[in-house]
Amino acid sequence: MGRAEIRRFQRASEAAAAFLKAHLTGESRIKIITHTDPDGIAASAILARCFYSYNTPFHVKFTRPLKPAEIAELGKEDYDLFVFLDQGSGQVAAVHKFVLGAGHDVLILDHHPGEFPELSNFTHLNPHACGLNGAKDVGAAGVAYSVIEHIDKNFRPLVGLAAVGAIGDRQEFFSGFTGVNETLVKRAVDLGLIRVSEGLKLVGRELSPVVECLRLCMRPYLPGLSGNLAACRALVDTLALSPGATLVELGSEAERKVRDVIFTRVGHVAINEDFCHTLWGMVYELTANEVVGPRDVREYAAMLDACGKLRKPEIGFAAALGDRVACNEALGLLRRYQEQMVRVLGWLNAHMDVFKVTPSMRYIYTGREVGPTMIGEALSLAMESGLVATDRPVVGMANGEGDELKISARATPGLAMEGLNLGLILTRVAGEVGGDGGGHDVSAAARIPRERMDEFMAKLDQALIGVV
Ligand SMILES: [Mn+2]
Repeated sequence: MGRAEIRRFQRASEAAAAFLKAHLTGESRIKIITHTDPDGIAASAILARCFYSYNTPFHVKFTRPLKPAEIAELGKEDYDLFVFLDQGSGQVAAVHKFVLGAGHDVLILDHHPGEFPELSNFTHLNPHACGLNGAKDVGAAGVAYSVIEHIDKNFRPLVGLAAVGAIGDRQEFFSGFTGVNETLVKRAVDLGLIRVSEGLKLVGRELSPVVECLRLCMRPYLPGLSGNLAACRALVDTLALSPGATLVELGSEAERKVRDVIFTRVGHVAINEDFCHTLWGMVYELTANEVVGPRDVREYAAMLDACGKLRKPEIGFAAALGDRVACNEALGLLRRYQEQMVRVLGWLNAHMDVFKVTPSMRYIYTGREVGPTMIGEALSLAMESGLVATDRPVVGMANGEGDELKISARATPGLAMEGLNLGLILTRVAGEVGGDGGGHDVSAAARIPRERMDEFMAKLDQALIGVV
């Protein structure tokens, strides 16, 4: 992965910018189809900011990747240009048939694997087509930013939203960013649009009193502290810190002290590398006034994530467009989501003995204790927090609607490099028991009939034995 690939991506971004610019005359009506996660919301806000400044009318639809039948319906809508964000690369055949086929122009800005055919009235920008890895080198927000940066340099402060999308998609690693993300962030630092320092990577470091920041901490989950107001107050008292001040206000000296006390408190996990790196490391601060909302990039991503998870992506979108009222509402959603997730992680932490271990996986059936919309993220957070060992895939099962069982599976990038692809495996095994599945190599989900749970788990175990 090198400079040649990044240059190739930059040239492809310029071509996409030229294609898009032809639609910014005020004559075209544009439909944006984007994902409800932080990356999808940030990507759509980046494009929307560009469209506003060119007085170009548009609509945004927040959705999971559309199925062919839904794309067929979409093709009947009356727009001149359809822009697919954070999706589309895997649906090129249906987009070709139903949207291009209906005479509309199409721009796909995605970072998921897919097909990249040459078609007319069609431009497709995707890191995979340039020899880069879309799982880590750039997300949809970074792809969208790379395009509009070529339309007008005045959009450069929006690079902060590209960083928000990348962090939201877990594309920042303990060693930093890679690929296009690395290039974008380095340049943003040089331009004075992002400031990088070392500190506690906690959501709330900028906007919450330190006691609240610790109490609502889910990344990492702090055993004995998260969800426990009295314990958090005691910790802050021990250090003689002002409980109403934020970590940012308290300064880096205090942050180090808080970190060291946390390490002592959580003792048994403190030696866990995941936990240490999730707690402490690079902190990214937005310095451009053009982006309204939290200055801390991780907090911004968490805010958009909560909006998506609580099914209000449009609130996060409005916040990212600069609407301060929406931003306050979005921060309220973040607090609500943190309360829910800290409770879920508290339950998991108290029920570690419910996890079963086979040679190929660790799994837990949470029944109704953990909801179907929380289980996948709860597993990711439990792994990042060192609560669950990551030596093999981790699978969670939660009761969904009716007799449906929601399955979520997670694995480390290390296992993916050894050839594991949870997305492919869950798609196949769920299909064998009358369900639906899909996802990425390290993160996948499925829905199956609950009465076939045992059969599913036996088949999944068999499928994993070959690769883990
Ligand atoms: Mn994405």
